[in-house]
Parts: sequence; structure tokens; C-alpha cells
Amino acid sequence: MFWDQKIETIERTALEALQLMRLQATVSRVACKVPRYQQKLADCGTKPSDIRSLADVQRLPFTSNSDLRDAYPAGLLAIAPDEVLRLHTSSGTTGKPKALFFSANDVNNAAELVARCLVMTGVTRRDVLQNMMTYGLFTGALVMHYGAEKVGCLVIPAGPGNSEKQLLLMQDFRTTIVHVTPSYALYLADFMEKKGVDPRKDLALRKAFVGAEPYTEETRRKIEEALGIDVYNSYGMSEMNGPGVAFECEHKCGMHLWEDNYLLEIVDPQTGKPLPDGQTGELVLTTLCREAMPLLRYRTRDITSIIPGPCPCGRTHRRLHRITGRTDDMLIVRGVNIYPQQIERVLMSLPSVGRNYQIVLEGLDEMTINVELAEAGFDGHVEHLTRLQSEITDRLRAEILTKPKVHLVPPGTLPVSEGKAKRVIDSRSL
Ligand code: DLL
Repeated sequence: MFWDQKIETIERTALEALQLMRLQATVSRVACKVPRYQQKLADCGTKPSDIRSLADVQRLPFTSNSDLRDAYPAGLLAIAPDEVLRLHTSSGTTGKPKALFFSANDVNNAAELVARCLVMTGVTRRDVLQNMMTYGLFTGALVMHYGAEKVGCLVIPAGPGNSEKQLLLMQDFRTTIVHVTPSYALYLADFMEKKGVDPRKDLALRKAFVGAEPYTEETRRKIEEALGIDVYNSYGMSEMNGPGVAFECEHKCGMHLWEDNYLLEIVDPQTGKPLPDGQTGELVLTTLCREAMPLLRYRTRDITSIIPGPCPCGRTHRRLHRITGRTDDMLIVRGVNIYPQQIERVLMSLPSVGRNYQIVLEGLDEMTINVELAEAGFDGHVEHLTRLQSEITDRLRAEILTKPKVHLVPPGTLPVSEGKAKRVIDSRSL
């Protein structure tokens, strides 16, 4: 099923011609409207007329997280202030926030892209989507909301948390889809288990769109098994409209990134040099359609790769591999580089492990991992717990090459956040 079959299955040569035209227009727009970009372009000696092919994107300057912070509140605005229709800010980062502006066309376009994503997983107007992302300055809820309304679903703006109420809404309005973070999805599954609700029998739930934070294939499986549904990976970021940048189709083998809207590069995070399809590096995106706040070569810090080859669904937009971490959430513990996802992968593959964990770094580089047990994994026998603890420790050591302290805790005892999960507590005195 397609929302916009023509553009979703456009031939690569036509797609690339469209990208070039839009790239040229974007570069001209920022060169003319945004003094900061005028300066950046001048610094690297590039004029809009130098962009003659897609490969010329490399002549453009990168835009970083700190460029956006420095430009706060409106230093990167490319339209007149009275043409701005909506403001979002980035969520959860320290220091100054990033302000993201939308024109009327940007708002509509963001919803179009989300509509493509939803229909690609089989959503129709008969679906009921319960949106458990945070409504407000975060793009996660509103952008999904508008997209789902475009498709014609009944959208329930539930927001996150209040699981009792979530369950009631799901039961009373026969929710078929939830839009949720992975951590909250796991929490909900636990909550239902405690309440004696069997989602397969008692609910109409069929799918979950899960994103806004990194998670592993093992976590996907855990959510799918616990809730008896299909989980589709949903990727996006506020700087690129929010959700709807890349999404899995029914084959669930990588996320199609809408290349008519975003020019995609994978670069070596250290050197910034481009990497070929299939190689892992940092995702860099250039907006091709944004009016209010176009961004050139935005360093997302997300680590991924392009999955080479065509997808059986017939869409020609290339697929991204699941995000395996960020260049900046990498932890260095006793000199070893560790991504929290490595730890999650190990934990979520063990049936006796529950659905929540926490990585605590303290003192002079001490790493403790608090691990919730699964209900079934908690039989009160000390020797079983000791065995499980050493098994987890050994597996983690094999994965992250350093030995963490593993602390087992009863199910449901670790804090659950309503928005993005805070898995790492770093209070080292290094
Ligand atoms: O999290 C937008 C969003 C909302 C996407 C809802 C999907 C669903 P930000 O708050 O700006 O925007 O955070 C963007 O979150 O650079 C990634 O590091 C991370 N992220 C988002 N989706 C995924 C995903 C929204 N599916 C940052 N897998 C991004 C891994 C993700 N990481």
C-alpha cells in the first residue's frame, strides 16, 4: 500500500535529478536569507552556482548541533517571522535548546511524510492510533498526530504515562496502533502483565511505531512477543521535522529514508569524509524541502549505514540500518569505548532479564549495571540469582571488553521516565 506511489517508487535517475534541483534551491535560499550560512559558505569558498551535481554537496559546510545552539533563538530562520506557523524545540539536551521553525508548507510536508510512513505499514482510516509521545515542544507527538489525521485514522492524543488511563483508552476505543518510545512500550507490557490483561485477547492492538530513542532488535522482539503485535522502527529528529524521516515498511528490513526530502550521506565521524553504501558511519542530512529553517549537511551524530540493494516493497528510497548509537553517547570506561546499545543487546537476549535496566558510572570509573529481573526469573532461590548474575557479567564482559558490576533488582523497581529513557547515570569523579 502506498500513500504517494509515484514519488515513493520514483526511478533513481529521476529522484537524483529532483534532489539536485532541490539542493540548488536550498543552497540559494540560505545563501540569500541566512547570514550565518552566507558566512559559512564564504568560509569554505562555495557559491550556490558551484553546486552542479549531487557530489558537489561535499563542497558545502557541515552544520553541527552547536551551530543550532549558537543561533538560538532565530539565527537560522530563512523566512519572514510572520510566515512562521509553528515552533518546536529539541528535547532533553543540556545547555541551550535548539529552536526549530516550520512554515505552513513545512507543517503540511511533515504530515505528508508521516502519512507515507504509516500507509507503508498498512495503516488505513479504520485504524485507531493512540499517541503516547509527549505533546508540546517535542516534535514526536504533534508531527505524528497531523500525519495520522491526514491518513484519516482516529487519533487519541493520550501523551505518555498514566498507564491505567492508557489501558482504559485502549480497551474502550479499540486502539489498533500505539506510537511509543521503546522504554515505555516495555513498561506498558509489564503493566498489562501485572493487571492480568492479555493484549492478544483483551485488546485490538496490532502495531506499534517505536522510536525517538535507540533500541535493539532484541528489544523489538521483546515488545512484539509481550504485546503480540508488529513493531516498526520509526526514526526522525526535530531538526528534520521530527518523526517521519525514515521508517520501516512491511518487510521490516531497514528504514526507508525519504530521499526526495533529505539528501543522505554517511561520513566517517572523525574525518567527515564520505563512506560508501554498506559502511557504518555518521548520518549527515541536508533538508531539500524545508522553507523556514533549511539545514545543510547536518551532523546527526547517529551511527548507521545504508543497506545496499532494492527492497522487495518496490520503494526506491534507500534504507537505513537501525541506529546503533550516537557519536556522542559513546561511553569511555577504563579506556574502553562502549555504546549503551551493546549492553542492551546482551540483556534483552536473556529471558530471565526483565524490561528495564540502568547503567551507573561512578567513582573512579566504576560501572554498575542495575538489571530488572523478569517476573518468571525471580524464584527466590539465591543460587539461581548468583548463577544468573555471573552469566550476565560474563556475557557483558565478552561484549564490552570490560567487567561491569551487575546488580539484580526485582521487577518494576527501576525508575521509568515518561519521555526518553535515561539509561545512563554518569557521576564519575574523573
Ligand atoms: O526523537 C523525533 C522522533 C519522535 C522520532 C518520535 C521518532 C519517533 P529529537 O528529540 O530531536 O526527535 O531526537 C532525535 O533521537 O538523532 C536519534 O539519536 C534518536 N532517535 C530518534 N528515533 C530513533 C530511532 C525525535 N528509531 C534523536 N532509533 C535522533 C534510534 C532514534 N534513535
